[in-house]
Amino acid sequence: MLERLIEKLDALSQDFEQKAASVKTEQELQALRVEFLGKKGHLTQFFRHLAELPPEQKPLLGQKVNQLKNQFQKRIQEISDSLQNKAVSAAEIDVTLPGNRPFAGRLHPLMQVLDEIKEIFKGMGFTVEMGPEAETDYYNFEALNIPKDHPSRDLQDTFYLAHNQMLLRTHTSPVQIRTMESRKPPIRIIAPGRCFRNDTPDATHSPMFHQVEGLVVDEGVSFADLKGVLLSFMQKLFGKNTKIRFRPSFFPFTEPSAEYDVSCIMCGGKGCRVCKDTGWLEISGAGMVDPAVFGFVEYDAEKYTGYAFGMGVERIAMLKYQIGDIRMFYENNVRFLTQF
Ligand code: 2NL
Repeated sequence: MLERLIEKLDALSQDFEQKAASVKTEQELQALRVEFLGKKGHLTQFFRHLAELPPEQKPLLGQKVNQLKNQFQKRIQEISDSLQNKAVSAAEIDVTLPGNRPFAGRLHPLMQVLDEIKEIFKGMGFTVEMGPEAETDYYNFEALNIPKDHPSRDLQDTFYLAHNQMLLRTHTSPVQIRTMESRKPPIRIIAPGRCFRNDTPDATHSPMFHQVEGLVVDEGVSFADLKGVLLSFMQKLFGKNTKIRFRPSFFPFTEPSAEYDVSCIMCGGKGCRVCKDTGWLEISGAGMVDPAVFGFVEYDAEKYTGYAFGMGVERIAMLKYQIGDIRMFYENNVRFLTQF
């Protein structure tokens, strides 16, 4: 009985090798697998015979059947691998087709614009300074000569942090104050960053926004220097034909103060929908640093003069890309963000 079974196993092995040698496709390989290793396959039948043998003969046959099973599995795997290799080399799989490109992400449009602004100022000798977003009343208001009863200090306009007497900076001017405190002139810096104001969101307002402020302090710095630097900057940002104009204004931290406009980047000044037929786009404010501010940072106002300016990053990005609503920057809609 045992000998007969072992002979049958040998025959089965030969049969398998013969059939395996002629396999040419995945389907044929699958048929081979079912015929020899399947639930009703040849080898499974042998496990049944095992039960009929006397106990002392079981281990030997069991071992043989298992060996054969391993041998079959190994051979089938080899055939499967070689079939796959053949498919690749026979170009059934076209390795020249483009792959699936992973979605890599990109810089947010505001950060792209901010990077551009930074590069332009760096090219004019400015360094980029940063500071905390949570500030004290002193750095955000007092050292900027903003009076105690100024409306911008109101709860309606400023986010106060209830637990520690601090506030979320309403502009990046505190960075300028901190820089002047820690360094002597000459100062030539920009301070980009997030600012916060207690505004109700609409198409042009967001309670969180980005600002870039600039500050230059040295001996003999004049309003003419301010005009020259801002004109250069706007021409680098919006094109060499860009013009700027200044209108008198008031800020507690500058004297004199001005608001400045750029010639419309859409129509060049002829008048269009974007500039509401005025030919000009309002950008922001600027001026000569008020001597009172120098008093707070202990700079000699008789020796030094300086100019400062501010601009909204969102405003510039909206003009540059013709975006009609500031809220689009913060909605994280990928179909919006991937356009830049
Ligand atoms: C605006 C434009 C401005 C400044 C910011 C400044 C900073 C220091 C001293 C003096 Cl430390 N000025 N910054 C000056 C003028 C305008 O921002 O429209 N703000 C309401």
